[in-house]
Amino acid sequence: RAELMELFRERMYGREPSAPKDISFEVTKVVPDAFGGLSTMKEVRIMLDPSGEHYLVMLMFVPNGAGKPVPAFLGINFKGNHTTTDLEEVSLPDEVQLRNYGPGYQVPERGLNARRWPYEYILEHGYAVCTFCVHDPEPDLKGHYDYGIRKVYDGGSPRPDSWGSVSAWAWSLCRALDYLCKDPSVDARRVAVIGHSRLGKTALWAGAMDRRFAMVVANDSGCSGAALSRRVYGENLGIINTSFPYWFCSNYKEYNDAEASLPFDQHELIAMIAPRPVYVASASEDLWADPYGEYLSLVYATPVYRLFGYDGFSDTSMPAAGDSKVIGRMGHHIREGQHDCILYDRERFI
Ligand code: GTR
Repeated sequence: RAELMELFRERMYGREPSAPKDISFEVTKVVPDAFGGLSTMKEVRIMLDPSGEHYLVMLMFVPNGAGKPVPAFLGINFKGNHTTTDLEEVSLPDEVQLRNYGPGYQVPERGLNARRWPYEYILEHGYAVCTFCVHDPEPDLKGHYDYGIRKVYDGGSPRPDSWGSVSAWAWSLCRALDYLCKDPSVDARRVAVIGHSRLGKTALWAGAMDRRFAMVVANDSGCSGAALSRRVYGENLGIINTSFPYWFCSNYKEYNDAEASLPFDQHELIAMIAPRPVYVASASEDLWADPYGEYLSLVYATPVYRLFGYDGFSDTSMPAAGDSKVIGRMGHHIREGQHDCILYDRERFI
């Protein structure tokens, strides 16, 4: 495990800094009766560096009346906490957040992505949901290195193995978990890290790095997520490293058009999560993300789950669209339709 983690760090994600020693938190808002009393809503400011210039604003919904700490889903959102719901109480990004997003950022409209965040459904099933905006730690925009947290810890000049933004986002999920360990309403031993697409790639790396995450859910994570790179199907390394040169470390670019020379493949990332539960979800029309390659990663990680005494997937034929299965500590489904994260996916993760 140590050898593989070192290879992933050096060659792909880059090296993340260690956890800050005295990270501070501040609960900035509490709404005890959100969603008609179903939930307590909180906003928590989680500092990422000692200067106070970089922080996450984590939005949390915790079901009311559980009488004990509840399990939680923790995942990053693409466009801002206020886009995940129509609730007026959710704050818009503040001045510090906007400054760290870089110049010219247009704040998207409230509720824009609400259909991807079925809070009430998740809460009714007894889970808390926690999320923050991807741009809080590190803007998801080319050429924005000067604005994010990476630069602070790099001392201003990145090396070939300095962390890319996927690593910075994953590290920030760990900082959010640091906070959850101190929040008595949540059972920090049962936090699932979850993400869609680029944030599914991020959830997998966060789950590999930090064994405090109890479960990992990667939805449509594709190239450099769950999909095997050596299949070179749909998005490949040359494409991803050109479109998003800041997602991974510079060393990773050495494998553009040279996937066969990678010293690992993505099934080994899944194996780094063993023996904890892992769920890989695909969509039948999301060929860019290579649904078959995503599934095969589970198959080829199964021997590692077996080492720990758990079963997994052994059938190398592609499951049919609409298939959904949990075997041992691995889950998989292939939803009919396009690249997205909809209620159908959430139902199965729950
Ligand atoms: C695409 C990218 C994919 C995936 C997706 C997303 O443009 O090629 O790797 O990350 O974005 O995050 O929605």
